[in-house]
Amino acid sequence: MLKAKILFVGPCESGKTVLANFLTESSDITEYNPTQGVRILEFENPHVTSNNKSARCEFELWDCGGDSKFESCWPALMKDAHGVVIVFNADMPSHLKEIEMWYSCFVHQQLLQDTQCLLIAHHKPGSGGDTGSPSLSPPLSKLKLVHSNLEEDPEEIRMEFTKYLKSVVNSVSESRDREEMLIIT
Ligand SMILES: Nc1nc2c(ncn2[C@@H]2O[C@H](COP(=O)(O)OP(=O)(O)O)[C@@H](O)[C@H]2O)c(=O)[nH]1
Ligand SMILES: [Mg+2]
Repeated sequence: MLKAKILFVGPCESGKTVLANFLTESSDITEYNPTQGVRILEFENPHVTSNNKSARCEFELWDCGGDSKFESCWPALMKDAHGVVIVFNADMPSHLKEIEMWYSCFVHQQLLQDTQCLLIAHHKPGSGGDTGSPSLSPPLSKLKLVHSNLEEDPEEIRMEFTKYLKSVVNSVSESRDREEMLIIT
């Protein structure tokens, strides 16, 4: 069975924990592990299977603490991650700056592909609503950006997250196939 590790990172109070709970609750939460600076949610998504359609995939969603006092744990969080989701509040100018750091540490320096990264502009209720897309500069502007608004359109982010999980699974199974080819050739 294929297992994928997905990190939720980003500034404090941006909605990572709320979103992580929402997105994993649809399927079975088999385990809940509170640890220092991170919470690990295990889940499956019935819509996401590995390349040979029938095989199940298991996901670990690592809901990481946004506080930089946990910086010493970051290498352990990043280790063997297959995907990084950066959650931020598009109405906060400081977040736009901060997510560049999260991208640099967790995606760029870890040599992950941009397709393994997803930006979520999370809209908390009463935060002014849709103000259009935030103006991001490269390299962030190349990444897939989705909006989440759990009060107004919760299914939208569920669907986008499923799409993202599929793309992560594809890249994991492709790299696994390549490794297998290297061994047998
Ligand atoms: N009702 C509601 N509250 C939210 C939502 N997103 C964030 N919040 C509030 O914002 C606070 C911070 O969110 P949290 O997910 O803990 O942020 P984190 O630090 O990024 O994990 C929470 O205590 C919630 O009360 C949302 O979609 N709906
Ligand atoms: Mg949190």
